[in-house]
Amino acid sequence: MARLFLGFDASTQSLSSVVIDYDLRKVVYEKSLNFDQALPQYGTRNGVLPNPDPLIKHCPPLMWAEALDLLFAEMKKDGVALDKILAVSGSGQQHGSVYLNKKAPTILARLNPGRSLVENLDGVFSRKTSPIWMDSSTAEECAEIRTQLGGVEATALATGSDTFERFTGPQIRKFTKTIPAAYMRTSHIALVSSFLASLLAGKVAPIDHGDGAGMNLMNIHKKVWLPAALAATASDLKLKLPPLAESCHVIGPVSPYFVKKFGLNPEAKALVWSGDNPCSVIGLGLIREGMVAISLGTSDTYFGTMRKCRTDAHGEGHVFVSPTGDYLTLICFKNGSLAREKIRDACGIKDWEKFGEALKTTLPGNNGGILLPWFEAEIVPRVNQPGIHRFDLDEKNAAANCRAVVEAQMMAVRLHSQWMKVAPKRILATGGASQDSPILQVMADVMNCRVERIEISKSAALGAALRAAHGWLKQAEEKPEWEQVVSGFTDPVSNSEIRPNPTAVKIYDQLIAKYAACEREALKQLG
Ligand code: XUL
Repeated sequence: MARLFLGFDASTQSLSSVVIDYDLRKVVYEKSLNFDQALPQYGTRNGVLPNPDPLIKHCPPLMWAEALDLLFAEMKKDGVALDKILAVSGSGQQHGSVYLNKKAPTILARLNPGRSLVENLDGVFSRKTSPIWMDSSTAEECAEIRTQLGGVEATALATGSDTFERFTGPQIRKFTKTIPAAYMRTSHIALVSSFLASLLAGKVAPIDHGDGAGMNLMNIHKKVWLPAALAATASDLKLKLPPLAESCHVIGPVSPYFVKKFGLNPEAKALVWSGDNPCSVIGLGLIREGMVAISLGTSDTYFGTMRKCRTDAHGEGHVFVSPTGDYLTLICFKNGSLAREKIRDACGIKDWEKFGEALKTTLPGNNGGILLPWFEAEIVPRVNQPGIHRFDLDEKNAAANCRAVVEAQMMAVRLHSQWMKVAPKRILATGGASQDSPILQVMADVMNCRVERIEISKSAALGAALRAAHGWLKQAEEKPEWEQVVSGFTDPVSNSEIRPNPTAVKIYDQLIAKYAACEREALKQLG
């Protein structure tokens, strides 16, 4: 009999599902439901509630619950063999929080299939909206918690990251400061991931270590709640948080609600959910130290895996926990495609093909010309004042500027990932710009590492389904190895490998010191 596993991904704009046939090594079903289009009654734009304050980004948690009902109905309609699913897990946008009152355990245990999830959840929330990862309204709370924990380095060392506006701890602190009565009425704080897992399991679900690490509340080394961080955040917080659990943790059988209403297998196990980044790490097959991925999108994101926990003393990068039990590092550079595009347009170059030609006709190292493309305030390194900085580079030399922007982005990745002390063994490139091999050649040369392209459209949902498979096999005492679990699902595009050119590698080994000096100089000028 086919062994089928179901993975969800509750991202910012949509809820997706992926079903895998584990033995055929195949994704047999995938579907997405866009919140704005499928659930217009919630009034979201790109998945977020409009707010006059641009720093505030909230969502209605009921919308996620209704989306779960709708997606199950779609799967049933599409003839998905829900009665054969062995285990279910999911991925949620990280950091977002959901606030439930003391009725939650009873309501979750008695979900009535004769009514919708929305009707069932009536009266369960102590806060109608959920702050999500795009919210940046908690600068004051970040500063307060960071001070209590002893500064940037100490905070990162203890929790895996410096305090960040979107992280759950600062968000909870703002909630208790601004609406203390509603905080008092809150008995259970969930993440987006653990809220949806709670619906599937019919009980308050644990938070997995991967998503727990995005809260500024977990001891990243021991993977337990950190008393000093809880105390710095809000009173009685420990009582309101669920337990932490490994990512393979089975909460229990799925709630009868889904069995009776949609025909889900009554024996199916509900696993804890995790964050989208920990799930994507599995969906991209990054299961051993040294395996990294760079997603070249609006912003560029570097994901890596490391065995031993090291944290970034400058507080720019994040350390989360990977579903494999290793650590996952994430560094987000805000000026990604946007910066490449701005330079391309400023140089009067029309398309990416011509941009690629400009890279091919210029020399690695750009004769020492450096460009810092901080069109937007940058996250890594921290730059509050946007601006473009050129060193030994003629603004009018179009081709040299195209090379300079890509070299700067890759040197920034190399420089600002050094704290991990893990040399990448293979880089997987994803995202729009990964189609352009001249850009990937610069990546391979600067990083001195082979680069391959990977095209997986729903890596977080696939990662969740693979986690479900892993957790189920583990419970069945089949001692699954991660290599075996992901094999066949996460292969890079064939013949896409780009190898570093040894001459170029030597040039960048020298140039990186100049690049670092230019960054220091520009940051000094900005004060
Ligand atoms: C990671 C982060 C985002 C969210 C939404 O720290 O904020 O990647 O997880 O995708």
